[in-house]
Amino acid sequence: MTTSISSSRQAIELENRYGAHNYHPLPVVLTRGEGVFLWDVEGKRYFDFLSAYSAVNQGHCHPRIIHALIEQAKELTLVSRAFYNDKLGLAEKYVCETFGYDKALFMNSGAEANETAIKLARKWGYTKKGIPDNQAVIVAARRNFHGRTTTIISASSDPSARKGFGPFMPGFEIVEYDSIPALEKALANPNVCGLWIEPIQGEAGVYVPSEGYLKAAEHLCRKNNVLLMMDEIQTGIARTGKMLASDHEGVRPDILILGKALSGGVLPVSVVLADDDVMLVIQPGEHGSTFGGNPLAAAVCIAALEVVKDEKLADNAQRLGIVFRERMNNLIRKTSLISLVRGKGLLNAIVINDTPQGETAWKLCLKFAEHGLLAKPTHGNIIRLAPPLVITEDQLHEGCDIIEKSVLSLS
Ligand code: IF1
Repeated sequence: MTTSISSSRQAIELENRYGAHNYHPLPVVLTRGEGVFLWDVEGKRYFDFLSAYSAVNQGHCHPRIIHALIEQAKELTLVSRAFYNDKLGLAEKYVCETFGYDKALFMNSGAEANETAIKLARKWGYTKKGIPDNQAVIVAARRNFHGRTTTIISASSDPSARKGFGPFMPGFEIVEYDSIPALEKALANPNVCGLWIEPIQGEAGVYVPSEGYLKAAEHLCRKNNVLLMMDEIQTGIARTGKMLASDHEGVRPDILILGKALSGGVLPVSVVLADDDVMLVIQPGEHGSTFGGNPLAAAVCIAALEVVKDEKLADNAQRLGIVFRERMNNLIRKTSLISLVRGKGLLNAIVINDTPQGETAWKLCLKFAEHGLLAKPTHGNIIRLAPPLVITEDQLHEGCDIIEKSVLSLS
């Protein structure tokens, strides 16, 4: 029985033969990670500028998080929620105090957390807002990405996310993102229980809405007795320069949805936060999951958040995000290959001067890899650039040097 890989080629061949073909990865096979660095099977080092889509904000294999994982794993990993355990309450208290909510409901994946938010909003709509049974509507934004379940893609506007997976769940209305008039119209419908948005649309290509959009959305939700369901799975946990992207506008979601870096990329942990008048509409036995709230995830979650606070990762992201966008704007003046850079904190993207169907972004990412930096295109001609938030200024400049060298080599 082969228990180790001897070459990148062997790993790729194994995955091609035995794995589902549901991804098209860059041809890089990674075997070790530490901080902002990854190493492939042949020992080549890369700057990680994807951070597993913002799950590894604390850097790869952060010693404090790994220590918490190992120590808890020696004691107790899972008892299900049929019984209590001595870590979940501590994690629930920690996240409630960190983000300022009455209650927390732990799940595993981001999609599960979004599904939880949908159930919470709908049940609140029926029991508290008086929406007629099975007529609740949740308003979502065009170009959203909230996960891959059949209910979540029922609210997607992306044909590639939906094609071949119908029939779809009713009860979703899609409106233009970053349009206040669209919200004024849609939220006036008395059957709307929730507005479900990302504070920055990550997968769509790091679309930062106009200043004031989130505040206006919050106001319109209050005015129309609609719950603001904020998906901060990719933008949260210090990624955009504040603990939450919502914090940039002082917006407080009614339902806050977190995942990814909640565990520092060590294992799947997600959580939904809300106040009692929302969270308690779900009664015992009405929702949950086998691994949701397990003691191992609880211990890891506490350590992962402590690292974010103790190492002031939000401040680092805020400060180095400015440095990064300055470097990219200087590069844009030297080449026609890149049309713009956009983002907040260390969640940024460059837009390549090519059609979304073009190959330039992919070729550029291959060039990045050749020069020791990993990133991947999203939606064809956009490359998301999001290193772990533990990156130092010197490392950021080294990464930007690689980006510049690669771009100019293709210009
Ligand atoms: C893939 C995208 C990013 C998310 C937001 C919920 C979820 C995600 C804002 C679901 C997950 C991941 C999923 C992963 C790639 C990555 C991704 F390209 F798919 F869209 F980051 F932009 N809300 N995003 O970004 O969380 O269930 O995955 O834990 O599916 O390929 P999950």
